[in-house]
Amino acid sequence: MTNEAKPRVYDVLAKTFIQEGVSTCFALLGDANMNWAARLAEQGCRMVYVRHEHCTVAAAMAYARKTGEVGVATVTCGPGVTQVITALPAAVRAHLPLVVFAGEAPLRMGWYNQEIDQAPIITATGAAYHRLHLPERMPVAIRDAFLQARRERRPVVIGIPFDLQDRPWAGPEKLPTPSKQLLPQLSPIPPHPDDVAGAAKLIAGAERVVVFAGLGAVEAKAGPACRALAAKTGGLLTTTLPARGLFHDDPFCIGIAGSFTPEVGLEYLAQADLVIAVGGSLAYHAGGGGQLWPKAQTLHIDINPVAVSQGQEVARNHLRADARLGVEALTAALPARTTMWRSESMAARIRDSKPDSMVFEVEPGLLDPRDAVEALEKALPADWELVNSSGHCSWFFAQMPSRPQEKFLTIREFGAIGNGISFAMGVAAARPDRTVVLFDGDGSLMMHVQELETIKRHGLRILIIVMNDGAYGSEVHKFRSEGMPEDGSVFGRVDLAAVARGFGLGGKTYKSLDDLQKNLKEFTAASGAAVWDFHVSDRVLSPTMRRAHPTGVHRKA
Ligand SMILES: Cc1ncc(C[n+]2csc(CCOP(=O)(O)OP(=O)(O)O)c2C)c(N)n1
Ligand SMILES: [Mg+2]
Repeated sequence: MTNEAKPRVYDVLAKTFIQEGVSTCFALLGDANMNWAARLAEQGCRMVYVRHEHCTVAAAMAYARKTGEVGVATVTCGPGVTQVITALPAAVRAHLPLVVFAGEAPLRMGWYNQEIDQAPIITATGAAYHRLHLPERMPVAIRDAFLQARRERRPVVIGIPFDLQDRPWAGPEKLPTPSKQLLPQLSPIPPHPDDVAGAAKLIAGAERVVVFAGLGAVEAKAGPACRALAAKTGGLLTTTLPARGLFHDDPFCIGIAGSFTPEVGLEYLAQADLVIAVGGSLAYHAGGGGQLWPKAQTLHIDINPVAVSQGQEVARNHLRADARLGVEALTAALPARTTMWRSESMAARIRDSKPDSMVFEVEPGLLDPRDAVEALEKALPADWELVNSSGHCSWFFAQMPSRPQEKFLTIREFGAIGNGISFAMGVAAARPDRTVVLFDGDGSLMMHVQELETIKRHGLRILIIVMNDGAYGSEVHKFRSEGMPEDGSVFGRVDLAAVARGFGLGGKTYKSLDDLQKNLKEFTAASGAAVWDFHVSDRVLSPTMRRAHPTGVHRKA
């Protein structure tokens, strides 16, 4: 008798995922997920088979962020599960809905070498873990996992012993109603008139207003409303790092607020007397640890406004509402102004200033990372999808002011390096018609360099641009500032173009910017992926590094 005639539990579980609308799954196979994954693929789900389990979850995170759908990943039990522990905390903190199909050790055996208590490992990350041990109820439990992931906006890991997956199906024939049909269809929350009146009064007393948007503003499509509020208050615009580009074409946008603020932004933020934070969590780094706007009061407009965030007091004034509705109501309640902070000369300064004007002496044959980014900003096509990774170099890559938010992705909530290549794969899967350009550090790329093979095998269209300083730049700069030995932070420049070619990708080395246009033409005309290895000087320090680690100062105990 064929499996077709007599379905197994894994057949029905795969069908349940398909019924949930799952069309892409990031996978690494083992005994405890392979039959299920094979059936999922058979039913038309696009499988991206990666080379390390961490990358299943990390790629699914980027996919979820880009599509607004639940990201789906699968790993085997035991060592498959323990590999995803660095990715999950970032997904939890970035509020990304994921469902991870994990196997569990078989129940019928008294001993199994891959057995480990998976629940506490997963729940320690903040993700939910559900053991599914009753086959008849598994489809409903899977549907509920999708509901939970969407409603709580966090990863849900489901663990199913693989001997149960292999049993003949003895449950109901009909699959449960999919989660999307059950989700409450909720309208955006309007503000209370009293809150609007209070906020309007606060604004009336302010002279230097900055409207500061986060991803909540992006999701609520509050960009135009924020621009209108800034215009009516005569103020400026800024965003968090993940929301960067929301106001990319507004002459009064001062760039990112946070660790990556450009020079002119630092200056204007320091003068602000009111920051109106819209749709964001007011995270520690977003306000530069409380240093960026010392003179300003803060008004927080959000569906869940806060007073304290990540250990800091962040806002005394609150307006609870959907970001767009709240900002629109507030703007409507404001009288016209007679004096404006913004001016034509400010717009000209914003337009003409470099993100960082500090002069460094760069060794011959090496690049200043700022020049490289400026040239790339001008040269790379406007419709490419940008992914910013981690490390010291990410400051430079974030300074591409012409690029809009919908073509940008960064997820840094657990501060881990090594995710760039997975995020780029997730974006490439979400936007198969686009070219993805990943900006990464040499250390971060090498942490999961095996994924170059995945990129090649799946034909993903990704250009990886590496700032190769031959070091863990973040560490070497901190060591130097403290007068410590550099051991373990400086490695020398690996020939990453040759590494890429070894995996069957294109590879170019840049010691000058002369060939940029020629290589770009070549890449655009060809198919496939490539690594461009920019040899950059390790003498150029980002402003954040200079501020946080001035020479001769030991870090606080
Ligand atoms: C998983 C993980 N391991 C170690 C670190 C510490 N760390 C932070 S930045 C960094 C250096 C990254 O080097 P690279 O990708 O080359 O970027 P660079 O700082 O040199 O620009 C390291 C090791 C981390 N954040 N995450
Ligand atoms: Mg480096």
